[in-house]
Amino acid sequence: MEIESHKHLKIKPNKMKNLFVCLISLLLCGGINAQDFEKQPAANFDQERTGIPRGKIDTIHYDSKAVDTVRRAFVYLPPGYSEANNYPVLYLLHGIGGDEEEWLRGGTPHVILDNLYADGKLEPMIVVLPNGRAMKDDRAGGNVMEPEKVAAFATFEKDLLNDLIPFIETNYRVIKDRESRALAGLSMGGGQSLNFGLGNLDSFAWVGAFSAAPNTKAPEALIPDPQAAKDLLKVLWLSCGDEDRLLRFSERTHEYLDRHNIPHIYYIEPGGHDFKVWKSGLYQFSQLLFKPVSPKLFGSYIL
Ligand code: FER
Repeated sequence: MEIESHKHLKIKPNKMKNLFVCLISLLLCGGINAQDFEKQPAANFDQERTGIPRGKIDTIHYDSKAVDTVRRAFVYLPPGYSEANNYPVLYLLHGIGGDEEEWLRGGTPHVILDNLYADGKLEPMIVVLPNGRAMKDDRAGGNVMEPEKVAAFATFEKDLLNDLIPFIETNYRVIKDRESRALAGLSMGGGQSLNFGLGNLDSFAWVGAFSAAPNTKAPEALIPDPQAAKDLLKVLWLSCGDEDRLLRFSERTHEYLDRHNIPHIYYIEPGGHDFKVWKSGLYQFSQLLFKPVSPKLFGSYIL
């Protein structure tokens, strides 16, 4: 537009060349993937700061018809949570070696989010940290790879949709529509987020997978209807460490999304299968949530 509006300006040939070099450099230095988020977390993004308002962590117990038992989850309420307002909700899922405590122990999401609120970078939201191993004994002990335990991560779809979400929506001040519901997780929880989020587009508009595990459905099963995904998703986020041996599960999903022109963010950063990558995923993804989405956002970011 700039160039268009100055088309009557006379530019000498050597100036023209400079302009051309300038434009090319601009493109190479990020113009291609003009972005609305910072590529790297700010320094100390996960360090507790003094003198800032803090969110509050509730422990809840809900009746699960899916598991036929009472299940525990944590709920992080944003600083200044008020019954006078209604909030959107992010459901944040753990990995195969963890349970509802995993994020709080290893990822300190409450610290990351408190800091983001203090910097005015987050839309106020409730974050729910459930146990994604939907079986009676849902502890992360013993052999977590046992087929029965792995299968329980699939059973969690019913628990989430039919038991947990209704509980949250009757006990907290929640905006109850798909555009006010996000689902994200790490590893097994990333696979669950893709499987359940993309499989229930009537329930979720924001989906994030950090280092998605082999439980991620094959792309054709995950997104049988590319047009529906295009129409309904606000943000679809895939991130992974470049040294993660599970990288191919993110990669194959990304390739399918690209092939079908489904807007998404593919964010590959230096790292393995660990909380450095997952914390950065939460930091980046949470800032996009429940805000207007710029198409400039979508693309691949290989750091
Ligand atoms: C597997 C390798 C890794 C697998 C799951 C994982 C179900 C999950 C890892 C994690 O959640 O951190 O083969 O199969």
